[in-house]
Amino acid sequence: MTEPINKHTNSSLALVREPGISFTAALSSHADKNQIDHARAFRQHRGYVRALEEAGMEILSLPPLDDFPDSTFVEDTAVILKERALICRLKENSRQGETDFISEEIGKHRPLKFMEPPATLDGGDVLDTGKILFAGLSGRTNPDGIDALRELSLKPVVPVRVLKGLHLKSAVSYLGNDLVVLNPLRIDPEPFQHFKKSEVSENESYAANCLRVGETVIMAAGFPAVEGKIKAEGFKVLTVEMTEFEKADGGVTCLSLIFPGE
Ligand code: CIR
Repeated sequence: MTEPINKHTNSSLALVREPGISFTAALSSHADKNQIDHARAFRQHRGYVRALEEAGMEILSLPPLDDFPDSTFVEDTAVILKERALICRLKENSRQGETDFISEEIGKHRPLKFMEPPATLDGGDVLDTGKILFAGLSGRTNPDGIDALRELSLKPVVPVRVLKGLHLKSAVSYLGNDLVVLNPLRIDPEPFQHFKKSEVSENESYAANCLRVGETVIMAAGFPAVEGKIKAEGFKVLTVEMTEFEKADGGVTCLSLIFPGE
């Protein structure tokens, strides 16, 4: 029996934002970034929300923000802990205004702290493993950003070097019970030495980003090796079509902000 990751699984709250028509202009290093199909992205987002609901989440759905092509990736805008929330300072100019729109919503649920320059941190670089917060040192998150997280958190914050890819959570996910799903070629695996590891190979690296909700793991469709490993750990797996978000460098965790313990 796995430990409960959301104490009240049936009433956990997830905040999401539909992709706007400008989503096709999202930041991306992906070879197919110019092939993003908005209508398909919209349908895939609907499928993602359905999967969250099926896994027991309550959804708070925000309207698209067409001035911000990347605003569907709400995870990056904040770090929500049990007692309080940090509103991030995003490094990319085109994303910085997103936080004005999210802080009002989060402020209804948590006391807020705002990051100050020169700190930058994307929520995609923060992995909560229960007792420890791991924070990616990436192209988006700097040491001052990690210090800001330390000031907010009651848990120890451990930096992890991101070697390849956008964020820490592009390459590692926590499934509870000291188990991480991890691509050891994309981050420094040393900080996770005391964890049980389910390793992801380069050809399925996109699926290293997955989301546990209660006894369910939500992951991208089309990655049979990772899917098999997660099922072998005893989880129910829900796969979602993510092709359009993958073309914009985003994975399943990026599309929601989860309020732990609600
Ligand atoms: C960006 O480059 O900021 C977006 N296109 C992708 C953000 C993905 N977010 C995440 O991994 N948490």
